[in-house]
Amino acid sequence: MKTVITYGTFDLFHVGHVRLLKRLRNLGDRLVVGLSTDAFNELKGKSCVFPYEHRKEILLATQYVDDVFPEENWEQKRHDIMREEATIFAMGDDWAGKFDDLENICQVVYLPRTPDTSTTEIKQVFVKLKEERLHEVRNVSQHLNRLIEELL
Ligand code: C2G
Repeated sequence: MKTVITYGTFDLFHVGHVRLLKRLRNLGDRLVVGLSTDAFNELKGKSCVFPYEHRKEILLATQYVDDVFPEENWEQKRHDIMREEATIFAMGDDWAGKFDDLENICQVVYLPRTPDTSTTEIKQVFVKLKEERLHEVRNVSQHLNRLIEELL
């Protein structure tokens, strides 16, 4: 049984996450995910849209993830790898080199990220929509104020 282990936030689940998990699962027989808790995300300087339990449910609903456990700090990986008896630690290559110290207990693999999609970019879409909506509301309110002035 070859276990692959990875970590992440997986907020606003998107095709970049799906394509990574699919490739990770194909590296072995079992894939386990250390899912960043809401508290750890704040430590990482990220705010989640979906809470931990929802992000966990989504990961377990995919055909690639066999188990999910909480990631609460930067230091737990070595212990997790031993507990899960993982032989491969793998991440997207935005982390390339960051976890090479784990090479003395397992194989460390970095896979190419899926371009042009990220949780941050998805959030930006909603920010832009909100700004456009606010601009529209301001225009309508100015138009109504002009009409009221003309009627008075
Ligand atoms: N990813 C990807 N392609 C994207 C976006 C993300 O391959 N377009 C990968 C990332 O490289 C990462 C995984 O999907 O391996 C999860 O990404 P995030 O949820 O952004 O996780 P991150 O904040 O990088 O947390 O201890 C490690 C951290 O918990 C990693």
